[in-house]
Amino acid sequence: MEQAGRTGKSCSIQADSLALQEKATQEGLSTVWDRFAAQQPQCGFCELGLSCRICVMGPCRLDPFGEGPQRGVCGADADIMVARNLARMVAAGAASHSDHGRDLVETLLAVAEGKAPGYQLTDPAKLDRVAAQFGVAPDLPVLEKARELALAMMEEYGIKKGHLTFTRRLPPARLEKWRNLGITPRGVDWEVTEMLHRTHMGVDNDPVNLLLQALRTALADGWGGSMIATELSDILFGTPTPRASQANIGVLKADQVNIILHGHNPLVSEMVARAAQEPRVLERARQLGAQGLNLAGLCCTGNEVLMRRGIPMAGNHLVQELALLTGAVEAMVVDYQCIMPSLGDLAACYHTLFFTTSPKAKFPKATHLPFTPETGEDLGRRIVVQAVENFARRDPARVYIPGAPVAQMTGFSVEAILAALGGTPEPLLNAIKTGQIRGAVGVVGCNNPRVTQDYGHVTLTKELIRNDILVLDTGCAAVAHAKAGLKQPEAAAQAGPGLAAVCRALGIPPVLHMGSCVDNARIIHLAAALAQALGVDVDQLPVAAAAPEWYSEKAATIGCYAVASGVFTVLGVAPPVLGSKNVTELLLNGLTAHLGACFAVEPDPARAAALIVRHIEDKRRGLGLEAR
Ligand code: SF4
Ligand code: MSK
Repeated sequence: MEQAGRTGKSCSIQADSLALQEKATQEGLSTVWDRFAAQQPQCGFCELGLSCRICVMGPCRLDPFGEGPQRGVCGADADIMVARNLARMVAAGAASHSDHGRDLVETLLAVAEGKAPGYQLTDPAKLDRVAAQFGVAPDLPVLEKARELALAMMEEYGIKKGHLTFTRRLPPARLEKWRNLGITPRGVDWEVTEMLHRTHMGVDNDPVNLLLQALRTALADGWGGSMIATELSDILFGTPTPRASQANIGVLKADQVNIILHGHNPLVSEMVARAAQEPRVLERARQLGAQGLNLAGLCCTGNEVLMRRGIPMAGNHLVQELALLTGAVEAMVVDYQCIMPSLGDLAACYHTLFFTTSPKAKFPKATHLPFTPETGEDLGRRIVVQAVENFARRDPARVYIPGAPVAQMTGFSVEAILAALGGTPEPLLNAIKTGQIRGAVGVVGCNNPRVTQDYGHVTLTKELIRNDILVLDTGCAAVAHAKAGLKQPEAAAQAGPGLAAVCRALGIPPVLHMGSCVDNARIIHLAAALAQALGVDVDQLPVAAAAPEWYSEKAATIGCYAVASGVFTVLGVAPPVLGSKNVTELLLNGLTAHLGACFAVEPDPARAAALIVRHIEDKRRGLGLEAR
């Protein structure tokens, strides 16, 4: 089934997606799957990484069969071209998540200076902990402490002396490996800028040197921009705790005003969520014939408000267009990242208002209401008021909401996981040591129409939990798992006997939701904490990561920081590197000698599970633990 996902039932394993794709066909509307089919065959040079348009002496492409050109106009060979292309992907991914983090730093500063009405320091205890890590004086008044932390974090983006502060969370042995390779991340913007500089024509033409800087750029995201985004979102909006919610397109309600929150950053969606609770808004909705006001999430903005507020999840990446096809959405509110440019057209086919809220991300046929920390609260209200009024324009004859909501448990921040275990990592480590839990795997990342939607995530994860491996998830993978019912405590029945017993004792599911894509920082933070507690490096742990259906540059960056942090990472979709044997060999094998981890590419999720199980048992053996 892998590498299918083009037409008919091979689009998705989800009944709600298939039903709405069918509605699109009946209404003559195109979606991602139709456009993917129209793009076939896609460019083989680009798939191999053997095309380059970095400068206008090109574009250039190299012949993978050795018959045509083997060098671009500038003289770049396959190794240089592939390494440069991958490095630029990683830089773009790091820039995206880290720029998201910057918006939170700016908002924290505005809160501290009293310029962000409606925003507050929801978790002051976490502010204390993080501020202490940044060397902020512990006895400062709370707003001053927040201000100092914001200013210290701004420095993390610039030309900082030394290295990024959060890297201190790692075992010394990991930092030593980075020092030896020269990949200790410095400022976040520094690494991204240097990566773009080095991939300009005529700068860095050593593929290994390029790839090392790509790893350093990725680390600046994972242990810099993304981690800042996660920690500040917790400080501003609350550190997630376990809570019940639902997933599926069926979370939309035919008799209510539906507002969808889509994108990646919680800054606007939190204000929308708050405004939606105001009694006068609910009153107005009732006057217009609605039974209430219903918020639902999509992609990672959805994950953010799901983790902290339990707002249900309508779907993941490939559902964003389908949600509009229900005809039941009064407003879709987006910030940035992973938002298809097609949404404005689709919204216009219905009564749906399509609100863009970031000055960085404007879209065709959208109503643009730009966010600033100063106006965010008011913006949330304006959006809700307009959405409610729009209920009157809904055409009930066009409403179709297939499927029923599926229950899920969410909210597993690192703090929540440790709290569930009694406050320390010891119980989890003991369960790993005794073999009840064999290890842990982060199953993360996107959907991609190259893969039958959610097939990769769900097949891999079912196989892992069956083998007593705890799964931690984020992003679009988390939605796939929720829809498959894997994030309910009852899913312990699908786990192996050891994992099932632990889940039943704690009342938790075998698949723990750790948040949005920037929250992959939570997963590497937890891995670092486990390694520290065991007195080993991260690469010695029985852990792994997988991105079975990734599509995004951000996912390439996440994969690179996972590997550079010591986590073996299996990709379900091959990155565009196969045109260079040397680059491919380095990523799949060569990195292990220096970092203790590397990538694997395995499109078949059952085989990917087998690879991971073998890896985890090997790591157990390495630690002197019982192994199968
Ligand atoms: Fe061609 Fe080199 Fe320019 Fe790339 S940088 S487009 S390979 S000339
Ligand atoms: S939203 S990066 S499609 S996981 Fe984070 Fe989903 Fe991938 Fe975007």
